[in-house]
Amino acid sequence: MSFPLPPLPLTLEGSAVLHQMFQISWSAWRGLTQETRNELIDELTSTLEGMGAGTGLFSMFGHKADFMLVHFRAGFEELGETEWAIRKLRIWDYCQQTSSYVSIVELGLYESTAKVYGGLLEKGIAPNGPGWKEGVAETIERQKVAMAPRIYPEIPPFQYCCFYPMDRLRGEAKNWYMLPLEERARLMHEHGMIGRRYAGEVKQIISGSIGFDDWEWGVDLFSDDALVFKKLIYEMRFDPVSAIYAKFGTFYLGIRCNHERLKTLLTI
Ligand code: 76R
Repeated sequence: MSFPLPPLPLTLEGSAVLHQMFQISWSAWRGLTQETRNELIDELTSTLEGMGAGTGLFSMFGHKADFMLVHFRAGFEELGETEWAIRKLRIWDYCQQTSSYVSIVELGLYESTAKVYGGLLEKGIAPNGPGWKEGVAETIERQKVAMAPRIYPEIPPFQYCCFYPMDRLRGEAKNWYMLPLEERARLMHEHGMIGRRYAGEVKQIISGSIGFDDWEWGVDLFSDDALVFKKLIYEMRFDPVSAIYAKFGTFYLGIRCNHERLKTLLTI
């Protein structure tokens, strides 16, 4: 007996992710004494230091934000604690959050999904029948251990960050979600091959946000050369998976801001 494969690709999920974009309320900030401003900056920097390598601060280009904080956390509870700790900082009274994005680091397993499903079918286990869920879970757990460094990343140590949310197209004629799994796997393979040409120059962290935020994925790219973002994203526009099936949200470009630089930027 033959069964159609389930359409859902297997995914590994790791760190809970929050991006926070904010602007300084400059006139209120200017109204403080230098001494108070320094106190508030010190409180912020010591809090960020305590958060460690899972939090990164970027100063932003353009009007959309002055700064962006990126947090990777072991789970959503920890992420919530981080968000509340930020809210309670005194400097937060002098900030306006212009945007935010909630997601979870996601590694798509298109390459192995068909193999895993096929292996279960060979053992006589029918899709979503007895033993299916357990068989899939076993593979996921094994991969999760092997991929732990990738799905629980630190903020990559590069100068620039490019962040944007995106969707896959669900149009009347072209609909990503109606393509057979094999076709999506083939297209994602092509996508990965383009990406791999930029290995070393750019670090990409994909996070899934279906059910968490307004778009389906968040894309974080990190590099020491901002121009590489344009080159990579432009090249991907010609890749069918982007040319036909991608819709993009707002783009954010920032440069890593260490605590010394933060002090300089906030000193008037
Ligand atoms: O993670 C991996 O290396 C496995 C292969 C891979 C997957 C599964 C991969 C590789 N990506 C995957 C998934 Mn990607 N990626 C994007 C964008 O602007 C655009 O047109 C698209 C935005 C970029 C720039 C990029 C870069 N990728 C995804 C997904 C989930 C889709 C799904 O499951 O349907 C999205 C939305 C997405 C988008 N990708 C790579 C890169 C790069 C540079 C690589 C190679 C990484 C490496 O091998 O080092």
